[in-house]
Amino acid sequence: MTIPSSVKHAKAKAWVDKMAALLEPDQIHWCDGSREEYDAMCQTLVEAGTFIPLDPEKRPNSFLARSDPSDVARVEDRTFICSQNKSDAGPTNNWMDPVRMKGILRDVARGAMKGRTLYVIPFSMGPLGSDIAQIGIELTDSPYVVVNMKIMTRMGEAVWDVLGEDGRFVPCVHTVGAPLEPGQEDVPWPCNPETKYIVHFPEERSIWSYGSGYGGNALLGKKCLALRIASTMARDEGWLAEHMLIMGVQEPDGEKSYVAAAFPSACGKTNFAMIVPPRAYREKGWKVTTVGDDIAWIKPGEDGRLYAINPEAGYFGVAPGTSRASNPSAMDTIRENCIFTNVALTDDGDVWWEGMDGDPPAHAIDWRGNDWTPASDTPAAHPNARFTAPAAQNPVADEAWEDPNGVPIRAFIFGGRRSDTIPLVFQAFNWVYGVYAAATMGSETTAAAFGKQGVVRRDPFAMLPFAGYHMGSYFNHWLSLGRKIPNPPRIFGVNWFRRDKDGKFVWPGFSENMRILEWILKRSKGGRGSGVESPIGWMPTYRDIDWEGLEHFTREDFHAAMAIDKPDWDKELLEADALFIRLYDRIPKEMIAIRTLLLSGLWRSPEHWELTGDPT
Ligand code: O2Y
Ligand code: MN
Repeated sequence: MTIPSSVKHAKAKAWVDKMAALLEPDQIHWCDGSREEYDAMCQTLVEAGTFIPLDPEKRPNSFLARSDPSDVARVEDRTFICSQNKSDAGPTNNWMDPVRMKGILRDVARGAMKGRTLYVIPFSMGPLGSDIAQIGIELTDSPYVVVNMKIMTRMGEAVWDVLGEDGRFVPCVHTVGAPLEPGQEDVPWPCNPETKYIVHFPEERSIWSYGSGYGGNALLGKKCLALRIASTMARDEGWLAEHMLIMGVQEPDGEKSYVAAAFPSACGKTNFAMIVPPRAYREKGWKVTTVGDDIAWIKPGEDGRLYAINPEAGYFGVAPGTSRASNPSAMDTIRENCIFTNVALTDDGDVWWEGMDGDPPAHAIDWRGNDWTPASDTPAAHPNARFTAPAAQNPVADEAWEDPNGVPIRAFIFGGRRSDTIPLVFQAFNWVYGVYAAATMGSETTAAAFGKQGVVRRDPFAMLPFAGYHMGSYFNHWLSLGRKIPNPPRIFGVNWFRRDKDGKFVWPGFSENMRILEWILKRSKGGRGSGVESPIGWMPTYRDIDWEGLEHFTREDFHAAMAIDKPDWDKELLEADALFIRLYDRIPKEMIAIRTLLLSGLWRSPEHWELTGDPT
């Protein structure tokens, strides 16, 4: 295929030529991002056996893909940050000398696209032309990646116009690492089961991915560009690239506020981003809208506020557990034009997964392609099964979700999955306290994500797998940005997952989280009267929350959800110390100071601190 005339960027053309000479594809396809191209590629994927078309009535223009069973999730142990100096990657990232890594990549990439087509995907993370947006060019031999990138990014011809003759772009090379010998038949999900590399060169701002065709390993705009590479750009240029959802909250008087929230995987982030307020709230006129469900790019504006955009154009959401009951807006978003990966196929040509509403089907084909019934002892859908859906189909998409200037952020929320220790909600005393709370946050692993359940994994800012540089420097970047903003957003910690001594969740969660969100907004607008000081931050009392419609949740239940147990916190501080020791060479002195303040506050408090004296 000849190079389209819209491509005027000599450096980009030369790079594609150089990579093609190394990868040796049979042909090159320059993607134009059109609807016709998308439809034709979906058809190619159907013919290749990668896509199964779903019933056009039940799930119009939608497809199911089943991955190779060895290629079902991000591979953190094969993900590298190859900065010039090992110390810049820090101890929480895998590192290899960039020269050595490039040698390895060149060796594995030589001839890796034989028998395949090299697709050139120009894409923009963020609305085309926005000052906050970044351009990437992904070279891939996976048509599955092309169609997913079409949904997840602004992809195609118009990107070349923005790039012009010499615009900045992030080169992204992706191959499934499965060349075809002449006459060799392809498989529905080519990948390399033995060898995988997901590699970032932060100084050069480039990405290489070898051996996997799945999600975050292969759709390089998402975790690789929008988080790992963008976090290094943000550090150097004075902004933030965060693993955060962004939501709009409109109050009954019409006032609109935006909050950004960071949660590690498996904490219901997409559900929170699309929360349906409880009926009593809806009747009063509260509305919640989604700007983004996973990633936020945040820049200081001229008015001294922080403005955030969602750099993505689609959702790559976890299917299992998504239902009308847990997330009706997500269910509406995925009604058509979707790609489902590793979910079950029903006998009437629709999709199904564990946790969907209603009874399980009497029979289905599971994610591996085998017969499945409710009596089967394996799940029908893989726990990390996904839907890829256009964000524009979200019925509660915020009216400003594509605003190139972003939306002003009033509050940051950090939350993990914790059975104990962390209360339902607290407000950090100030920015530095907030950075400490986010830096030390942890989350319990779920069987779905890690195979082992209930182990607390420290996940600072929910960025542990995604920071493109040393975590200690990352904390410092947050501190220094906070110093430059006259009135920074307030910072809050939440925990929807506390359990009682019988192992039952204390807090009902889902829609009811709206009540906590209301208090967060009140506080971040300066509602000083609403809350009391606890040893770890400001907290609402029972009467500070609107309980209309949730009267069965008693004052005692609330106190149980908010209590601070000193022995748990002793352990918490020791675990945070372990993280700080790992990061010692770059840990900001403020983190140690806050730890000391926190310790002295806790030391003075009773063994079991409750909201005693809570006025009625
Ligand atoms: O397993 C993957 O490749 C997907 S991981 C993912 C996808 C969408 C949003 N967040 C995540 C994550 O791991 O944080
Ligand atoms: Mn994520």
